[in-house]
Order: sequence, then structure tokens, then C-alpha cells
Amino acid sequence: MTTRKKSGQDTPDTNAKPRRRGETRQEKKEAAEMPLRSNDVTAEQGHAASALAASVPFNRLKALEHGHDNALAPPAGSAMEPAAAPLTASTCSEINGTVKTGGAAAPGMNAAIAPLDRVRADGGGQRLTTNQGVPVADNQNSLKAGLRGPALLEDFILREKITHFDHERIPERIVHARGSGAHGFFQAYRALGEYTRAAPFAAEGKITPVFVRFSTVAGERGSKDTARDVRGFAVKFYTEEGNWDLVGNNMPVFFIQDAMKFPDLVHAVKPEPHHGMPQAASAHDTFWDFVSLMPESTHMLMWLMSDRAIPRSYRMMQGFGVHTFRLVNADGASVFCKFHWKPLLGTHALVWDEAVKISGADPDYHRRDLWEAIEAGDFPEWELGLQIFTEEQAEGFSFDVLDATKLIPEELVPLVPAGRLVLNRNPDNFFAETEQVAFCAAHVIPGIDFSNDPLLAGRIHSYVDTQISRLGGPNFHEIPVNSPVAAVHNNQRDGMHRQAIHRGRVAYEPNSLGGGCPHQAGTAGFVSFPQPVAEDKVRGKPEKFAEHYAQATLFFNSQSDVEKEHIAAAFRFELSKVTVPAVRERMVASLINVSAELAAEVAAGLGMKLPAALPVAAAAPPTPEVEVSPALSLLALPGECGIRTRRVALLIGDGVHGASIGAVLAALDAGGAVGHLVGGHVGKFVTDTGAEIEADRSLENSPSVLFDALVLPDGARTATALALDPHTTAYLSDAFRHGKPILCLGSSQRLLEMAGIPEPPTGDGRVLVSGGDEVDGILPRFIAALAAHRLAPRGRPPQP
Ligand code: HDE
Repeated sequence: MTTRKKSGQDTPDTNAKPRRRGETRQEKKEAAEMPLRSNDVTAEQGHAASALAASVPFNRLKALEHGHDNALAPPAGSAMEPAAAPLTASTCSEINGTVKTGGAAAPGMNAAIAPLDRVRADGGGQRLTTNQGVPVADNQNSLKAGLRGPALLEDFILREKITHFDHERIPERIVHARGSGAHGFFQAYRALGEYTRAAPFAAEGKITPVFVRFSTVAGERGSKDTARDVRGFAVKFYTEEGNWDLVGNNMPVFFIQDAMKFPDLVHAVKPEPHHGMPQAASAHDTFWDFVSLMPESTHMLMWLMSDRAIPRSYRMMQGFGVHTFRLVNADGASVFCKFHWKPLLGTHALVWDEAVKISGADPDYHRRDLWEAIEAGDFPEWELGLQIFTEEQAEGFSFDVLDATKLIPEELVPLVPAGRLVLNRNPDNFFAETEQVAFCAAHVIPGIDFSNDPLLAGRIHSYVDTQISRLGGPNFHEIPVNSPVAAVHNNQRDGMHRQAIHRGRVAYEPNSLGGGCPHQAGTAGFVSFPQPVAEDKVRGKPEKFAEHYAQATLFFNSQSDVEKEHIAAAFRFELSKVTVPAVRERMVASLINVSAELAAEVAAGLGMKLPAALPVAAAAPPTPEVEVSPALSLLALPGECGIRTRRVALLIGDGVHGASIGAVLAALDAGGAVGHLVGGHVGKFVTDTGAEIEADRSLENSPSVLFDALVLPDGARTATALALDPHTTAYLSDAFRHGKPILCLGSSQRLLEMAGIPEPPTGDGRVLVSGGDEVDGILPRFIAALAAHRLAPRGRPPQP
């Protein structure tokens, strides 16, 4: 029987000698007054525990577990105060602290609530150690028996280093493997208590920290950024009521209506399994075979073939929660809601030829763009808008709000502005944060609830499940970027990579030995909205899900002419890569149900006759409420930031007219645009006045696809050097073909001719020529062209 004694000290003192109870006069007095019982510590603990247990004579919540009313308003548990603080801990010896363990933990303490500082490691000024903290004397050589002798098994330093290296990779995400993340915050415009008790909307101006990850869907982790694809737009809100993940996309609809079809969809779009091709592309047989047999995907295909699928930047795309969600207020009343993110910079896209070329010139184009903007202090910003509607309204719509292939036109339910999202901090470490972040459609908080969307139901299961294999076990919520700022207390225990050191012997509920804790929160916690359900258990779809084309048509009819052209061109390109004519034909037959004009154009582009329209599933399609929705065009959001963050290439060479280059740079700088000096090589050149000027990019390493506009300088020598450079012609003709503003000064005019660019006026006001080196007059027009929407009229050579 142990007779070890408590020291009674508050602060740990590892050097203190153990004292026996009764040594001091005070303790002798206390001992004399105590009821006669064993002086064994465990017995003492038993008595104290007994007192705590006795304070719970029965489970008073048991009777309240029954009945409808209790289900709506579950009772809260309560915490019993133990007689002594360490009673609910694992051990009374925890007061004997060390440098490693610290002292006694405060009751209720939780490591997860601390900021990420606690795990940020910085080797600056430090010496090299092993993972056990042993200083490494030599990081250059393995241990050998003699300088030319065999390496030794004993070399634990080499083996630790190589073993760790061998395991550096984790499985990539099944979908959305390629992504980029950033930290920031959400700020509520006003309290939205009438609709929801969700923490981020609790008060005007309230700030909630967030982590956001943007991604492509189909490509592998190392694939290019500018693939034609949907983009993920996943936001993790770290609220005081737990983490809320709004895991959305940059398109408001999806390909399928039921989670049952997701593995099929993903298998169809991923590289074909026999030869592993193509990477990050939907332009192949299996994808189009599948979607042409799944007419419910048609609306999403319209978005995917639109310029939305090749955004200019993550900073310039919308985000959507896609599904119908529920908002629930403090009284338990609920409304339906769709979430929309609108970028302050506006919605802008690349053109296809540009996207293809960027994928060679800079496969990290979007990742770099996001990183550099945040580093430069140009924090990307979005406005959150809520489409709020009632169940009764939803019943009156021509479409089903549980069908994820349908959107709700803004003309039908306008957006309520709710707050702003600002990304103002790049991660410290890509792997630790962007790769390990685990978003989950099931992460909701009180005030946010699910609808019965059957696609959403599958997602509620899928995300946790996939993280278990991707992140190596069920404790991924303890990875720093995933851990909430709200305290986490429950009776889940153990598992791979457990970080928390749970105190106490109680890991069950109800309990009395843990003072009843952690106890259930009752109505202060998450209470599911009690939606009535009373129907046959079936596998099937509601009737309205059978209408597959009305909103595809709505989308097409809401596009500008240039966007329509791009959609037709994208279908033509993608289907031209399909090697099986019957699949092409089936898809074109389907497009007839969207738009005869579109189908005819695609058919012509594929050199085929227009087939008969694909039979439709809906017997009597309802009349849609809205025929045209201007908000569906990229042109609806030109942005509020002028030329801010646009990238401009200023070509330079020896003899360049320095004053005009300086004037252009100053004007760009004033508007927040980024000017890059691009030469035949990087490094130094000399201006017309003999001043030094330095190119930070070269024609070879930074083709014009990486910029938003081009400036051709004045200076005869420069123009000659550029004319002789083999990159120049493609540089200019690409910029022209991609509809970019080109400012041509003085002697550079010959370069335009060389690249086959027609003499201005070109019809679109985007090629601006100044006969001399005078820029003041022409600069405002150049700036205006740069600020104008990138889309219109891009991709077509402007008409002379
Ligand atoms: Fe996902 N999705 N998804 N998805 N999804 C994943 O989760 C899944 C769907 C979305 O940056 C996976 O952590 C199913 C719609 C984003 O880390 C996986 C279904 C929408 C991200 C998964 C869908 C999305 C994912 C892969 C149909 C838009 C990236 C790795 C029932 C609203 C999040 C992971 C990040 C990631 C499953 C459909 C968006 C496998 C089963 C609809 C933005 O769990």
C-alpha cells in the first residue's frame, strides 16, 4: 500500500523534499480535527470522490430524455464542484511539475484554444538537432568505419533523417488535390439575429478568424493552376461556438443531384485508369461519355464551359455554398439560405489560349498570384451575400431547392449583404496549413443547419471519412490549423497521433466522478432543426429533379455575346478531344435542349450534322420564373478597384526612353497596378540618358500571357533589339490575340507591324499608339483600358 503524501504546494518545486502530513503545527491541528480514518492517500481520494459522487444521487436528466418537447429543447447538464481541484485529474502528483510537464492543469483547460503561435517553429539562430533534441555535430557525412569504409547501421542520425524524409508525403485529396490557402477574417456588416444565432453574424462589426483554401478539382497535387475546371472555395470560420466550414465552389450548381453518383462523376473526369491520362482535364472520352448520359449535369456543364472555369485569379472569382442550407435563430425558427461570395476585384477570366500557355509558362499562376497579392498588402476581399427564403416560397418555385443542379436567380431572391471576407496573411508553411487543413461539410455551428439536399447528405459523411485516411487517423481536428478556437471537451479518447493529454479517469457521460463533466450543453448547444419527416423509405428523386435544361438555357441566355462565343468554343474544343463520335453526337443532341444556336455552332465546329434532340426526362417542364438573369454574366461584376493589382509588362532594352518608362511606371503605381520591366535578358540595361535600368523579367521567362497589359517603349535601339529577339513576335501577337491593352510609344510601332497587329484604330480601343515619347496624353486612355473588364471582347482578334 502506498503511503506517498501530497506536498500541498501550489507551485511546482521539483527540488522540494517530500514532507509528511502532521509535520507542521497547523497540519497537526488539522489532522486532530479530522474524522478518524486511514492516512492512505488513495483512501483520502476515495472519500473525496465519494462525496462528489454523493452529490449526484440520481441522473436528473434521464427523465428529460423523452418526448417531443425535450427533443426540441434538450436540457443542459451541470458541473459539480469537486472538493479539491486535482480530484478530477488523473493524478494528485501532477502538482510535482517539471520543465516538460509544467504544473497542475487548470480545470477545463484545453490546448486547442491557443493561437497557432504555440506550434510555430523558427530555426533562426538555433543549432541543428535530431527530433529528440540531440545537437547534431556533422550534417554532411554519414558514420563510416574509416573514411573510405562501409556506412554503419548504428548511425541513428542518418537513419532518423532518411526515415523522416521517406514519409514526408501524405495521400493527396481524392478531389481538390491542388490548392492554395490563406488566413484572414470575416467581418459582419450587422447582427443577423432575426435569421440565425450563428456566431459570425452575432453583432455588427464582429470579426471571426478564417482560413480559406482555393483549389482545382480534377488535377493532382502538382497539376497546373489554369486547367479548365471548377474551383473550390472553402472557408473555415473559427468561431467561439466551434468551427464552421462553408465548403463551396466558384460555381453555384453541381453536376449531380445525389451523392450516390459522386464516385462515378469523379472516376469519369479523372485521368482514364488504363493509361493515366489526361491530367487535370475534362476533355476526354470518359468524362463526356458520363455527362452526356447524365442530363442533370447540363447546367453545370454550361458553367464549366464558360470562362468561369478559367479565372484570371482566385481573387477574381465568386464563391457559392451551392446547397440550400438552413439558418436557425435563437427561438428555433428557420429559413432557407444560399451563400454567395462576391469579389471586390470583380469577376475576371482568362481566355482559353492564354490559360493553355500559362500552364506552361507558370503552372503556379494562381498560387503565385494569391501569395504575391497578400505579401504586397493587396488583401483580396469578398462580400458575403445571403439568399434567404422560406419553405413556403421554396415550394412555389418551378425548381426544387434541394436539387444542387439548380440555382435561385437573384431576380427571384435578392442577396442580403452580410459581411466581408478579407485574406490578409499567407500561411507560414504550406504543408502544415494548406495541405493539412481539413474542411468538412459536416462542420456546422448552432444557427447553421442542413437542408435535405441528398448531395449534401453524402458530403456530411464523406469529408470526415476521407480525412481519416488522408491525415492518418481520427485526431486530425488536433492539427493546429484545424483546431477550433473554441475549447474542445468530450469523452472521445486515443487514436493515432493524439495530441491532447486528457486528465482524469472519467471518459464517459453521465458520470459523477468527473463532477458530471463535460456535461451536455442543452439548448446552448447545437440543436438540429426539427424538420418533420414522414414518408416511405425509398430510393428515388422528387419529380421536379427531372427538369434538366431550363436553367442551362437561362445561363446561356444571360451571357454576353463574347461569353456565348467562348462557351461554344469550349464545347467544340472539349468534344474535339473525344475520340468516340457517338459520344460527341450524344452531347450535341443534349445541347439542342439548351439552345439550338449553341448546338448548331458546336456541331459545325465538330464537322458534324446536327443530330435529333436528346429525349428529355421531364414530361411537362414547368415555366421558369426568370428568362434572363444578368447577374449570371461575368460582366455583371466589373470590380471596384480600378487597375489595382493588374500586372503590366514594360519592354525595355538599351537606349530605351527612360522618361516615358518612368511616367508609365508612376501612373501604374498610383493606381496600384504592378509594372514589370521585361528585357531581352534580366539585369541591367542603359537608357537614352545613360542611366541604369534593370529588367526583373525577361521575354523568355515571362511571356505576355503572364501580364494584363503591355507597354512598348520608345527608343530606336530598343526597338531594333526587340525586333531581333525571337520572342518578341509571339509576345505581341499573343497579347493582341488575348485582347490585352497595348500601349505603343514612338519607334516601337514597327514591332506592331512585325507582329501583324493592324494599325489602330483596332475597334476596341485597346491598342494605343503615340507617335512620339509623349505619354501624358495617352496614359489616361491606357489606364482606362486596363481598368476595363478583362473579358470583353477578349479572345477574338479585335476588328480593324
Ligand atoms: Fe467535395 N470533397 N464532395 N464538393 N469538395 C472533397 O474532401 C464530396 C462537392 C469541395 O480545400 C473531399 O477533404 C462528395 C460539392 C471542396 O480541402 C471529399 C460530394 C462541392 C473541396 C469530397 C462532393 C464540393 C472538396 C476530398 C458529393 C461544392 C476541397 C478531400 C456528395 C459545394 C476542400 C477532402 C479543401 C473536397 C467529397 C461534392 C466542394 C472526397 C462525396 C457539391 C471545395 O471528401
